[in-house]
Amino acid sequence: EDGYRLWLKYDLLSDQQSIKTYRKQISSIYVAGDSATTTVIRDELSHALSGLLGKQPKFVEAVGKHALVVGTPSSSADIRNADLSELKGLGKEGFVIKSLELSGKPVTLIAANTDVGALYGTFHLLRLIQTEQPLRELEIVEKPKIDVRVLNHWDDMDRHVERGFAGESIWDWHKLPDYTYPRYYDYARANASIGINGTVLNNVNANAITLTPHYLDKVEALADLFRPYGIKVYLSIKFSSPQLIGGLKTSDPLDPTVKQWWKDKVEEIYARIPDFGGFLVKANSEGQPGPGDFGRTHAEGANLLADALAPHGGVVMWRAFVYANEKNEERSKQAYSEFKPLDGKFHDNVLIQVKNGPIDFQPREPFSPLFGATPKTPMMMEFQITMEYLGFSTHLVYLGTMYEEALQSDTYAKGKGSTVAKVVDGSLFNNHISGIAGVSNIGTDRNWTGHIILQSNWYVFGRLAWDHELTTADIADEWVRMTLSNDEKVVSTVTDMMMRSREITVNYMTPLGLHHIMGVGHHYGPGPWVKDLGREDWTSVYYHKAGKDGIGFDRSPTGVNSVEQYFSPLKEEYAKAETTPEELLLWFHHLPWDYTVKSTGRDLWDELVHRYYQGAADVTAMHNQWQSLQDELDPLQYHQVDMALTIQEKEARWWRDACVTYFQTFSQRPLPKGFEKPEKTLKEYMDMRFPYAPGQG
Ligand code: BDP
Repeated sequence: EDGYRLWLKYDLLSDQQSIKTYRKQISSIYVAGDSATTTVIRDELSHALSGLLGKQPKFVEAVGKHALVVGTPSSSADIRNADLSELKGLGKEGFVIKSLELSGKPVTLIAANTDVGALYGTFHLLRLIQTEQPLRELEIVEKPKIDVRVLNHWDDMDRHVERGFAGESIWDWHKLPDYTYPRYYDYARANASIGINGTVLNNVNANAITLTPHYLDKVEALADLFRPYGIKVYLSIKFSSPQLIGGLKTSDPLDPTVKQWWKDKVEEIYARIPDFGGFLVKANSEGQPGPGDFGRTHAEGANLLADALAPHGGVVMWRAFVYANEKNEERSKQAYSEFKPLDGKFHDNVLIQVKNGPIDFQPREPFSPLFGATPKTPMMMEFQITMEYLGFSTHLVYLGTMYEEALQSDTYAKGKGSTVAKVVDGSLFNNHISGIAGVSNIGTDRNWTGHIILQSNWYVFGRLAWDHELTTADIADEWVRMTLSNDEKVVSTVTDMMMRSREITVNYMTPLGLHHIMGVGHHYGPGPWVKDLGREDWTSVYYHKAGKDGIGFDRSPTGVNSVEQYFSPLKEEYAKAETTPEELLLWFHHLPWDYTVKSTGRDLWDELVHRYYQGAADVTAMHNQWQSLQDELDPLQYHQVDMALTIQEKEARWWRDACVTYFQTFSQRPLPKGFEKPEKTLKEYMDMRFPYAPGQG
């Protein structure tokens, strides 16, 4: 098993009894309708069930006894006559799966209001079978909690993937539109199977050329291919496109010629792609052009595009990742300062896309205070699935727990229980649209993500985007069963590794709230010594502020006071070290080396060292856990992860030793007794260079 098939392996189930039961329960299949989507449904069922149950299922054209029936009230009179009241509230994407009598015959029914809803239901049913759940007395009613559920590909037109660690971009722009790969279809299947309904094809650091007719032909081909799977395409745009490819003298959002240019461009796109999703925009951020270049606000910029898209039903996802404001505030405060005052100024089809933390996809950050701060503006979550700051594609880190931590954080915006999830799904403020984005970790590697276990991050992103109330432990469980094995030892061992993996990584990289201390540029490996760059807030020393007096960033009221951006009681809690959660201690506070850490009674230096060593030791323990499964796993899957864990063990020790050696120059304290000495000198760590580390911008 080389990993290409992802969680859609559909190998023969090992339990003979279940196979027999399933075969009886699905003695024939009737998929009503004749759309491109119903063809996809039939193909998937045929492929999946012949694999799982070892026998090609029988497709029929009418409801039979013990049949699986799939359809909508408009594609099937039987379903129409069954008058399913549940369908009313399910919108275009929801579905029901029921065991019932249909036209007098006992069947398993997947019904939805649209064919795409039925496709989602089909994948749900297949998941039940893949994970060996009973199909008796089913009463499943599902609909997504969030409207726009998209992957963001940071893929360039030359197939380089920014922060991509799994090969090249899967989009072969050169050969499109005429040449397509099976991988495009398998990508669509994988996404549809977890409810992802959109894809932003190109990098947020966008190339204006994407909007020229030559490339729009290619975008159109992908849109046509993805449509049957319920996936819309979106594009990242460059704000200065009117000048770069339109021959205009300005891209000022208030200029009538600029407005007309975008209106025409959008019409041109919709003439080709009637269900085009819309635009994603990185503006006035890290050198990208934006409305600020013309003295205009983010709202004026976003509304320019929103107005062009509105007549066609498209949306603008405008990113809040900005940190160059005139007040020159501390970086973690800037997005809030910039966007909060604009609440109410954005047109209806604008979503603001906010990274989960206020700085930048660090192994741990508090949630961004923008969540909850803008009742009139939908805030979209942006998670990073690719692990730019968590070990690239060689470290085993299940991000589910990190996503869950962010989504379940309480903002207190409307009192207790105002979770980030409720802001994002629009329920807290009754927003009319909601969204969530994940920066993709896939590429041309045979196993898509460069590491088999990291496929689970794509998977968990989709599952949580559909329903953030699912627990990430349950999601890990189903993913392991589908991708690796239903064997109970495998399931319990691997889910245990996955569930602990992110905390382990935080420990060997950035314990106790440290952040942004990675290698410069490529972000590979430790670099706590990084200083003297173009901007202070690109350096590491700026973020950890280690000195003889202690370590950590004072963001309390005695420091830069970023805590003021949170609602009470968080702002009071974060204001004091004693009431700040330990995992965020050095994010919010600068503390002396002899500060006593409450949970362990150790002083800060000892605690920091303990955590670094614990993290590295836990990777070794994870590796042993994996090795205990050698006989239960597919040999190739086993071997790939085993090799990656060897790298992770080495790199965890490297992080530990480099950071401890460096911080020791400030603490001037010995390593606690019994800890092995770092392998190299600080100078040796500092002299390491990696000009060809992958994924760079
Ligand atoms: C940073 C990445 C950079 C991205 C940027 C972004 O290092 O490559 O362009 O985020 O999100 O984390 O725009």
